[in-house]
Amino acid sequence: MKVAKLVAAAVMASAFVLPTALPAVAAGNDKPQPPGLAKQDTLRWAAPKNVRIGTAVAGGGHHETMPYANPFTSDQQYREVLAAEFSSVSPENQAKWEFIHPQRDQYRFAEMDAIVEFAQQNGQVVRGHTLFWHSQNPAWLEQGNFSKDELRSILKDHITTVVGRYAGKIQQWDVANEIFNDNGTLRTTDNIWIRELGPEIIADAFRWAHEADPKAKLFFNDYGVESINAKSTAYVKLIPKLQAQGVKVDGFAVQGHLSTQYGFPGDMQANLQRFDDLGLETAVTEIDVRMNIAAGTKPTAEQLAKQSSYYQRALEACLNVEDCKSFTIWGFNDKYSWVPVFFSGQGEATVMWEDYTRKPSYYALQSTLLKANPGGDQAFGPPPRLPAVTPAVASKS
Ligand code: 9MR
Repeated sequence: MKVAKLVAAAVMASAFVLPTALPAVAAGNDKPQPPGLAKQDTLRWAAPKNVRIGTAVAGGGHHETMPYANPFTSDQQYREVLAAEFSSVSPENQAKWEFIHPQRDQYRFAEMDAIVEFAQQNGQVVRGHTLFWHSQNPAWLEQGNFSKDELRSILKDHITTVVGRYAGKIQQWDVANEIFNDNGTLRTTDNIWIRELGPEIIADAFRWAHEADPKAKLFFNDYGVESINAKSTAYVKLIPKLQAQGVKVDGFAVQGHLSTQYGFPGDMQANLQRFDDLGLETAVTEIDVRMNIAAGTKPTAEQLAKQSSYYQRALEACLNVEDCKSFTIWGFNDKYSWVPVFFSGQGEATVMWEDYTRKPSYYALQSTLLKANPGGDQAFGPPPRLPAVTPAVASKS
């Protein structure tokens, strides 16, 4: 039997136990590890010093409509890969307003708490996502008919409460998400905060976040800003204005939801460099690369090669910009990806197949990291807690 199958069997056998950290392996234990989880064979190990390789942690959002149990709490293999491969984690939905603040007087922290705890136990940083957005807001907020003063105090309380709860435990916050339209105008219609309180409220959101956690790096985050275009240029103009007012803005993040049916944004590095030149950190926060795929079929070798090259080029763009130190994929396994749920006829957007085996895109990321960092670097490598493999299992490989 192949190691992967034996490991899967071992995982199944232990599926009822969901530790918050990976099972301990004694320091200095150099027993063979399964190929997918070996210490020297993970993305976080391959990454250069100071570069965080992240993933979204599944939960909330579309997952609640799917016929599977919550991966983070119920899929042991998911947790093992999550811990072994990544040095940064982002709550996919668990810190969004509708999830974490479902009623005006009620917060739901348990899921986000669990992610933060998992990250701490596995030597990972956390990217908080998100505090100020036009989407995934609870009905009580969107339909509340609040006065301007009430809305302002609701936003301040939310930011102070959520950011304050995790103060010191979040590396970067996507304070404001997707505030511009594609043509570079502010979302004055669908963003409740900007519509009701005016653009000045953006500065207040950053101020309140900074007060609640002075150490967290505060970011703008958006999609469709990988290239130099009207939307990304709107951020180039806005951020220095805010900084001139004394507002702390640390970074600009491009999400990176790409599709092989469109060309790769070849000016991505030049675009990130514009923000680096402003003295900002940059990040790629949500990359996935979807493709057209007929139901029940597999991608062609050509499609997989194209997808790999997109992942690789995006990572290279980040690695070539000095202060781009955080590169996050939006989920790592196709079975939990948002893509097929939102884009009919498209999918296969992540770097692993449903059985957790690696796609060419995974290897493209790994080899690109190793090229930038020959021999690998364990600065943010896995803690000494990789899943134990019994010698009996390992020796049959
Ligand atoms: O992946 C998220 C999915 O589970 C939610 O149902 C969806 C709702 O809009 O949001 C997805 O995440 C989005 C992220 O928060 C912001 N950028 C776009 C992402 C994909 O839609």
